Amino acid sequence: MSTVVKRSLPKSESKLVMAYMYVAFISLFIGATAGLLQTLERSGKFTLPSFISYYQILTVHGVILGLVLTTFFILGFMLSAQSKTTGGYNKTERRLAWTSFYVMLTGVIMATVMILMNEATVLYTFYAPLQAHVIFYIGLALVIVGSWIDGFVIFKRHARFRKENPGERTPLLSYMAVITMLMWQIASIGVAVTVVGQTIPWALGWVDGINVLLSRTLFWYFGHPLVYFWLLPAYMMWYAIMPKIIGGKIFSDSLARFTFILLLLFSIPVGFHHQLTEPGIDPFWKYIQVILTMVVVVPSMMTAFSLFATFEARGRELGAKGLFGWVKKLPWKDARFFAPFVGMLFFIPGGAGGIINASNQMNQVIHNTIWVTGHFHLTAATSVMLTFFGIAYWLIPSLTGRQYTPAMNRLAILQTVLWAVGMTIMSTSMHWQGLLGAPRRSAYSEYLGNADTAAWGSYQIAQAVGGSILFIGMIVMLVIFINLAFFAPKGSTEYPVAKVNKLEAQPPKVFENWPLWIGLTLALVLFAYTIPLIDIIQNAPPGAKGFKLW
Ligand code: HAS
Repeated sequence: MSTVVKRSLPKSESKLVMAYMYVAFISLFIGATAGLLQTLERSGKFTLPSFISYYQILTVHGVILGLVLTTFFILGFMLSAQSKTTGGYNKTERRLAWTSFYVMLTGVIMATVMILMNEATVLYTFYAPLQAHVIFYIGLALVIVGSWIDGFVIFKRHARFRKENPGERTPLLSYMAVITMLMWQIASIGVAVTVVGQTIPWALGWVDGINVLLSRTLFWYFGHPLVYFWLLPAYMMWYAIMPKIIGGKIFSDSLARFTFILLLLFSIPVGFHHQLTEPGIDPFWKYIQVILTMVVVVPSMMTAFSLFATFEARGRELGAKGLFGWVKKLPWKDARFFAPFVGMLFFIPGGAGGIINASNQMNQVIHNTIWVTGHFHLTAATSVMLTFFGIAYWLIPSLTGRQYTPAMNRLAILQTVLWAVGMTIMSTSMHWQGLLGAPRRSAYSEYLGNADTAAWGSYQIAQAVGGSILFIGMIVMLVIFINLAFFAPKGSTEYPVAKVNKLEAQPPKVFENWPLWIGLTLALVLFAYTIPLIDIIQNAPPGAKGFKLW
């Protein structure tokens, strides 16, 4: 008897999305290997060969995982989700998505070669006055510009759906993809301006100086929404796919849309919370942006509420009793649920850490310590990554026309446990060591012979132990990926998309009023940034004076 091979998307689109996935998972391998080397070097028990520097592998780790893996995975996933829920792309849209892929890939190759040649050891925040080869900056600019093309594909497809289906509710996943890309495009203008207007002319030697504070400010204008660009696709999964996996319905379609609107409005004008200790920015504007940071916590609280409601409603439907009886009814043995759920659990301490970071006085304690590294390994490297892994378990076989087998499911549960254990050890020791004052981004974080630093050594060894477990987790993930892409038995795997409760009213029309939301977003950005930027430019130190960007 022959098996029916059925892909969740047409073959042309499956190939497109898979191309993004290959780059994402190759990046996982390169970036996570660099991560292991970093923790080993920091343990003080292992020395890198003389031709590689700690800062070079830190750059590889940050750029390849923070920019390449995330951007390729996110765009591939969002294209798949939009195609699945809107009825697919036309030829022009597909061509544009391929163009976007090749432009980004060219940029990645350019940047990677420069990093490997040790010509771009500037870490992933590429703070001036650290200077890289101009090809590195051009490469990164291409990654950003390439991603904009996908953004236009997503906007175009959403608009086409509305035109072809007047009065109908737009698919939630498509709506969320539009908001994510709007936020990304508005935010990445900041990094594009600093790279094209400041860093490239400076790296080419056309100008002999750079306005450092301006470049850092433009970077962080982009840097915070960058982390939301990672988070929003995870939220897409939590809101619109997770309910289907547990057999339930979307708790509230309108609440999910409203959460995304709030995230669009408030995730950009908050970059100063990364610069709270920096001189040259008026404390009043730091204070305003700290308030806006606390506001952007609200949609995440709404998400937590919505998720609890989804889980509880499903548990009660299955007969759960008592306050927490529903917990037992969740499908713990299904890695498609288990991996993202563990990601959610980690987001509770991760989010709490974020609120600590944003609180001005406490920021003075943790800023530039390895606490911050601990924070983003909980949020980005666990909540977001475990959700992405959870997506891969069904997305990859559904695209390749293969089965998600019980054996791979067992391996995926093991992967999640390894990741959770490794990250708990590594991230806890990072947080603790950070509180003792250990710096981040430094190979020299060893015991300095005084009481404060006495405990550093043991925490660094714990970090290396956690990092090694994570490395094994990464290898297990790659085994699952390769199996699902090339070797799993032919067949079909479901692309799970949750349904809206029939009783729920249509979302308010104003949610699709894009000029309004874009206008409000820009107004908030102008409010939070205009005066401080004028200040930074006008009061720049000698050599960086005037309205010139450098
Ligand atoms: Fe952050 C630094 C503040 C969220 C990533 N952050 C970073 C850096 C990165 C990063 C990469 O204010 C370092 C950048 C660098 O290299 O310098 N962060 C915040 C705040 C939040 C936050 C207020 N960060 C994130 C997310 C990230 C991320 C998300 C990646 C994805 N962060 C900061 C600040 C700094 C910073 C300062 C600068 C520090 C410095 O001085 O350098 C908030 O958005 C967090 C809100 C989240 C919550 C949690 C909600 C919980 C949910 C899960 C529910 C669970 C369920 C399951 C339902 C309030 C939704 C439970 C079931 C049961 C049965 C129990």
